[in-house]
Amino acid sequence: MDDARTQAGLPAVIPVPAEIEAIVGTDVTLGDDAVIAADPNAVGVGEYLAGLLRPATGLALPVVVLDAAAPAGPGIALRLTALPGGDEAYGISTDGRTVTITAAAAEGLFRGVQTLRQLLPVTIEGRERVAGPWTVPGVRVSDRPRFAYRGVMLDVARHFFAVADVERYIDQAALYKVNHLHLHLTDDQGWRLEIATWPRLTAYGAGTEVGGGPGGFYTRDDYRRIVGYAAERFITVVPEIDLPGHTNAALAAYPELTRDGVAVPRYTGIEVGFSSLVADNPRTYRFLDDVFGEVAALTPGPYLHLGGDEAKNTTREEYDQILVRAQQMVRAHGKTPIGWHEAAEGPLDPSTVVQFWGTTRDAPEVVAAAGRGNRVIMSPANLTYLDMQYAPGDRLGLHWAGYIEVDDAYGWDPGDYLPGVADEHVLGVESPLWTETAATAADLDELAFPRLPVIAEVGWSPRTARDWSSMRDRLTAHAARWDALGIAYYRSPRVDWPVASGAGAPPA
Ligand code: TNX
Repeated sequence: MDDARTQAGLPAVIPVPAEIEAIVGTDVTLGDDAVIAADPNAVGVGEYLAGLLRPATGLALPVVVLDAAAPAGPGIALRLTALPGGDEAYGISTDGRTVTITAAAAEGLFRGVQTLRQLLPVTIEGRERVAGPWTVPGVRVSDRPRFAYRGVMLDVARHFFAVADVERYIDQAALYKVNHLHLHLTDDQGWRLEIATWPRLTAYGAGTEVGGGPGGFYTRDDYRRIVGYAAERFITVVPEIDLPGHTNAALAAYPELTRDGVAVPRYTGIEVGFSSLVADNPRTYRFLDDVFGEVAALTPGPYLHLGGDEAKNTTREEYDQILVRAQQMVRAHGKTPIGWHEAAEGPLDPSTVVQFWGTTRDAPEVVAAAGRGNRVIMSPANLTYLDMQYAPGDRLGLHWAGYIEVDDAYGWDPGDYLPGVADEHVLGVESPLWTETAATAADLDELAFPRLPVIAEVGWSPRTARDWSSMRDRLTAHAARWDALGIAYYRSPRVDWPVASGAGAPPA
C-alpha cells in the first residue's frame, strides 16, 4: 500500500474533499526542473509551499510569478481564478507535468496546498532530505468547506504554553484546514496577555498555573507573533477574556475589583465557579473597557470572546448587567462578541455568537437564540472536548463529560445535533482543549491526535462524503505523517496503527 493512500486506492485526504477522483495517467513527479508558479497575489502561499517541500525533497523549487496567459512550467501552479464556493474553495488537477491548484482567493490556494501536501508521500513531512520519487497521483479535486468557522481552542491559562508551542498547534490545525484559533487567555489560574493599562494582570496574575508551576504570559509582541503566524496560515485568532466568572487571576492582581476590596490569593487548583467580577463596581467597567480596547487593537480578526461560562458565584442580575455592558463594549471596539452558551440565558445581543458546550441535545436557550438569529458554534463537550479522556485510566484528561473515543468525536452531525439548530444557524464547529491536565506540547499531541483531524472533517466535509470506515483507513495512513511531524498521537484501539508509532509505542 502506498503510504499516502488508503486500501481503497484513493489518496488519504483529511478532511475528505467534497469531490475527489483518480485520473489515471496524469501523475506528476516533481523533478529537478520543478518550479512553484504562483499568481502575483499568492506568492506568500507559494513561499509557504516551498518551505514545506524543500527540506525533504532537497529540490530547489523556486517560486516564480505565474503568467496567467501561458502554460505553467513543470511542477506546481497556484492560480487565482473565478471559482464558486467562497474564498476557501479550491480545485486541484494534474496533467502529467503540472499540478494546478485553482481558487478565487489566496486562502483557497492555501487550503488546496494542505490537500496537495497530503497527496504526496508522508515522508514529505520530515525536515531531513529523503529519497523520492515525489509523485502526486493523477487526481481531480473540487472542494469547499461546509461551515465557515472551523476552530480549535487552546487553554493557555490553566497551563501556560510558550509561543513556539502555540505555533506548533497552529501548524497541526492548518494541516486539517482549521481556520480559527480561539485562545482562552484568562482564567482563575492565570492572566496570560499583557495589558498596558493594567500591568499587574500579568506582573502578578500570570505568575502561576495549575499545580503551582511558574505560569507565564504573552507580551504584546508575543501575541502579535502568534496572530501573524496564524494569519500566514489563514487562521484567525479569537482571543477570549473570560467573565464574569473565571476571573480569580484578575481579582488577585487588582483587589479593587473584588466585592470587599480585599486581595484574594492566586489559585492553582482545578475547581471552577468561585470567582466573579462585581456588577455595581464602576472599576469593573473601566477594567473591561480598557482590556477589550487593548485586545481589540491587537487582534485583526472580527471576534472577541467574552466567556460567560460557569459564573456560579454571580447572581442572575449581576450576570445580566455585566453581559449587557460587556457586549456593548466589545461592539464599540469593533468586534463581534462570542459567548459560551450560558450567555444565551441572559440578555444576548442579536450579533453575539453563541458557543454551545453542553453534553445533551437539550439546550432550549441555544435553540431560542438560534431562532432569534444568533449564530451558533457547536462544541458539544461529550464529542468535541479534546481534554476528555479517550478511555478510563488514561494518563491525561478529565471525564466529567464522558470518555470520547475517536469514532465518537466523528459520529455526529452539527446540523442536526440540537433539534432546532440547523445548518443555517451553525457558524461552525470548534474543538476546545482545556489544559488542567496538559502541561507540555506532547500532552497536547496525545489529546488532540487523532481527534482534532476527525472533528476538522466534521466541520469541513459534506455530510454525504463522511464515513467512519474510510476515516479509519485514512487515520491509519496519517499516522506515519504524524510520526514524520513528531506528533505523539494516542494509539486508540479503534484504529489499526502502524507498529512503532505514536505515544508510548513499542520500538520497531
Ligand atoms: C468546563 S467548557 C469549562 C472549563 C473547564 C472545562 C474542563 C467551559 C465553557 N468551561 O472551565 O476547563 O470544563 O473540561
